Amino acid sequence: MSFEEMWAALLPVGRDPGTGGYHRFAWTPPELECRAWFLDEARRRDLDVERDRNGNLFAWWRPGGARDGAVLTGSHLDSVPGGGAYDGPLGVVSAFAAIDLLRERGVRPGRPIGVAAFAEEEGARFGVACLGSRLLTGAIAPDRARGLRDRDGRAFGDVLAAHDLDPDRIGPDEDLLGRVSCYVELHVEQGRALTAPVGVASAIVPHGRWRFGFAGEGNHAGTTRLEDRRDPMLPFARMVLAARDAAERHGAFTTVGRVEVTPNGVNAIPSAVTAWLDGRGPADDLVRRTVAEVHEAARDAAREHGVAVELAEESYSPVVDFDTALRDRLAGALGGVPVLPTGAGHDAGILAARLPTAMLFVRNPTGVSHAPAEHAEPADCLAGVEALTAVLKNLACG
Ligand code: HGY
Ligand code: MN
Ligand code: MN
Repeated sequence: MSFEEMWAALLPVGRDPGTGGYHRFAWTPPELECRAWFLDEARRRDLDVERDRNGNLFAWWRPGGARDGAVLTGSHLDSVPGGGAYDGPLGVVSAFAAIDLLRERGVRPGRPIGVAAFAEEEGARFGVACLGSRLLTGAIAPDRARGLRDRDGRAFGDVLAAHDLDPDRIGPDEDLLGRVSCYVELHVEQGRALTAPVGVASAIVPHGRWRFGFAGEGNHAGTTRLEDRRDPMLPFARMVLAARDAAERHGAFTTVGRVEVTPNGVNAIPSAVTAWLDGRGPADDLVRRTVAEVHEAARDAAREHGVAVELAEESYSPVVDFDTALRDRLAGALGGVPVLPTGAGHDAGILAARLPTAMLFVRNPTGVSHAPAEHAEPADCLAGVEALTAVLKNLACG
């Protein structure tokens, strides 16, 4: 199957017909359909398929039967709520297409080449981004992962068990990591900084997620005097505005995109409001300072309104500077393409703690991502496949 045919096959899976956004949450039917697609494409190419203990998928091309020293590529198949078509799948489809090109051109790599589809990269269901690659590399405690719950209260461990994975076995897989020499992830650029068809990543900026819990007193919207209210919506509102102010002060990025209101009724003062802050910035201390100032504003407003507030850090990734030798080797193999940082997190950022890791970016003309309008031109996607093919040949045949 060509790139275009693979792309067309995936395109309708998990797509909202009204908004055009994708809802491919880990271990839900649309994402399971994407997993089935991955296995079909792997088998179509006689690749050895592997599902690791954490639910990550791998397809290995082992021309000489060797298992060690593999060059791994790929990305993820899950999405954020209402996400775009390219974030994740572009890297997986491009990986299969690159293997096809290598074979068509008679290239026989000396090293195995693997295609990965990491589980729960967006953290859209269980709340922790890059959950599959964090488990694989030991970047999250298995106990904590087992207990993560989705919005329906289902525990991650139970969901794995429902898919024939033993929740007691999740965690680092040194054997699998030991078989991989490097990881190169191709990904749609999620900003407007890339003006050429393809670029190479230099770094991922620090980023994290924090949960703010505001507890007040539920009451009647029409009969409760203002002075008697302990309304958690008010400190929440102050926190959102403080997040934007702090971001402007520190050159950081803050976003509050998810809020849960209890009981969420029009005529009831909420008893509780839970809100998630996504915080990112050019340096760790700036991100930390930004979050601390948001927390202080939330605390002040909570005190003013007789509301309790709790803050929990759900995940944090310090700055990732990609392996410079690998970065420069890729840039050189591609004849000198732009090298740029990103504000988006990736499995490559997690694997970088354990392996020489690099990223290729494909131009996104509008820069829009995590939204239905996310787009990359077909010519740029094919340029990405050619670039990945050249990089895999350089790394697996050199
Ligand atoms: O949230 C991110 O930065 C990534 O797209 N998961
Ligand atoms: Mn994403
Ligand atoms: Mn992604």
